Amino acid sequence: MSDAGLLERRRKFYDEIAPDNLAPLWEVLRGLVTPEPRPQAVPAFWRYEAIRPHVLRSGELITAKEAERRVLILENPAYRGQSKITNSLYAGLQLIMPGEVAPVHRHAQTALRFIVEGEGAYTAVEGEKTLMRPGDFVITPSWTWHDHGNESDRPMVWLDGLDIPIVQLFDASFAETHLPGADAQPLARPEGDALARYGAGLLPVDWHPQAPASPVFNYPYARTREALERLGRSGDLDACHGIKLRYVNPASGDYAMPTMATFMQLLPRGFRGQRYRSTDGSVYSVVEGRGRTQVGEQVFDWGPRDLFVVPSWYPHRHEAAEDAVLFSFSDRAVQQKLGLWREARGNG
Ligand code: GTQ
Repeated sequence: MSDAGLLERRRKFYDEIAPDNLAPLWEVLRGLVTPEPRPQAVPAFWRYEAIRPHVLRSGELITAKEAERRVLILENPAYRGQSKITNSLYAGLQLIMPGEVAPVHRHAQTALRFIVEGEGAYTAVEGEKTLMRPGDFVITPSWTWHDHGNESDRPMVWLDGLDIPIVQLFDASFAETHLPGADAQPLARPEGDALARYGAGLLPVDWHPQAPASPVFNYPYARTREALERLGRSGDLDACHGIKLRYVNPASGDYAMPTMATFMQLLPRGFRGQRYRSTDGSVYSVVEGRGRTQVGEQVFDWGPRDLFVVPSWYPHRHEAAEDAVLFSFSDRAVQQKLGLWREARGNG
């Protein structure tokens, strides 16, 4: 029989089985089980000065209260309309104007905040408030009550990172708003309690963790910066990452959150990193300094507050013209638990 005849018989067969919700694997296998990652996500860059006016304008069009969370989503150009920056991660810029409150709620999704602009707004998590400053890393673990407010006299903007697409993958979303009438949750402990209790290299003697997320919920930049500074002086640099630290849950040594891994790295002035890739696509927020990152064929020239995304398995390399500090987050925490995570250095 001719090839054309066979192909025609196959097509007819596919049509016959379709009503029974059946499909031939051999037509799709190569696209499903690929020899290496083929992310749909593409590298993308947001210059903060260019998008800041849009963020502030959102503040003229809707209140934080009406929006519940007034956020401009950072959408990957390959995922427009899907509210994600990589296949597994959501990111956005949240704005709170002076005097505003983003009302209390809780959800199955885990959130991280990385403070980009402003000082003195707060997030309250499970009865404790924390004031936020640029470079602070704050977590709101799954199913914890949280509200945000700005008691300062300036706008406050932070990067939100959530595991929304991961929770979507499992169809495991739950959410609740607090009882009507209360925008803010009642406070049960003074500011700084969690950091003193769990984040000073000590733990309460009879305390045992009840949740997988870190009991510390604000990792202040001042401490992180000092650690990087000291390690930078010792000059022991990783050829790809400079000095790169991961945020940890002090009770377990695991990442601060079970689904999202977070990192802070220092690239000393003149650093020229080697090529690197890993299976976790990463979202970067520049804290200090200027430099450039080559991702695939593209080059992102970055400065303070700029944001960019490096999709899974894209070769990339960082260079720094000045001492630079980069925050990043990814789904590495999940991939490692599932035994999926891989990395390659140089030309691997
Ligand atoms: O602050 O709780 O960017 O629920 C998206 C969903 C922030 C939040 C977002 C959320 C939040």
